Amino acid sequence: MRAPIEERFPRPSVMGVVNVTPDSFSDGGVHAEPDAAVAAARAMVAEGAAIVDVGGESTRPGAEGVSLDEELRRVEPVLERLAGLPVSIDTAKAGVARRAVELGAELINDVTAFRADPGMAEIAAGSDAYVCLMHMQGTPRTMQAGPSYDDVVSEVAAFLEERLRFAVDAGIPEDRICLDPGIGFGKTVEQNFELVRRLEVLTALGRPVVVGFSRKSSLGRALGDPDARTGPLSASVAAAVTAYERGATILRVHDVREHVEALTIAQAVVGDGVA
Ligand code: HH2
Repeated sequence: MRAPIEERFPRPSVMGVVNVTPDSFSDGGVHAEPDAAVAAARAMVAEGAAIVDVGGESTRPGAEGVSLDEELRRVEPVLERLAGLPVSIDTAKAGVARRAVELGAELINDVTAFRADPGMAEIAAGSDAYVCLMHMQGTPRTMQAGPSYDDVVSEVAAFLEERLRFAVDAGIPEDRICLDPGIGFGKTVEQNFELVRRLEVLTALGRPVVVGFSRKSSLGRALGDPDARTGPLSASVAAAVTAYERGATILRVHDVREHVEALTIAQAVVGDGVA
């Protein structure tokens, strides 16, 4: 039996990103070899990550999906060698989630919130893994072609509430589930900022909220480069600290040490849980 997710991941907790892909938007190819991915994951845990999120399929704007076999070929050797470390699996495929859980993954991070693979909810319910349900408008291939909402925050909240109900109805205890607005997944720069600005609408759903602003292109664009594909570390840290102050629980980041340091100080200033 797992502890409730809010006990396992107190605010703020850092999730380190380990992309075992050739084409991720900010670190494609850096950890494509298992040795490099394993070393990066171990370093992230040593630097204070509460968990490392291993992914074998890029969801960057425009990305095409990869096959089950290819995704497994990428992530399996990494997961095998990370046994005993806190690992999350970033996948939309039930077959990858099943194998990852067998190899000890503690959390299933599905950017489609159980919409892509009909078998995913069953795998999650049949394991004791935590689950992250994320909002996305469209698919990675199309999502940045004219995102459109009447009110992005209330629409994301309604979506996450519906997916939370779906997951609970599928047999996953609510206290194992966290929610994520999906920064950059079918949103404009301003919509991404608004989701963090009004994060209380999402925390009001009663589940821990994950925010992944790290290196995303909205940061580089807000800094003046309309064609930016990534954003700098300084901007990533600012977004993470602001999200934490507005109620985020888990911050999904590429640069763990800097985020852990910044969030430790933010927590001390805010006075959250500090004696
Ligand atoms: N962002 C990315 C991937 N997975 N999962 C959650 N829960 N939240 C996010 O914001 C999120 C995510 C995209 O970032 P990255 O993994 O670095 O890139 P890529 O998808 O190109 O591999």
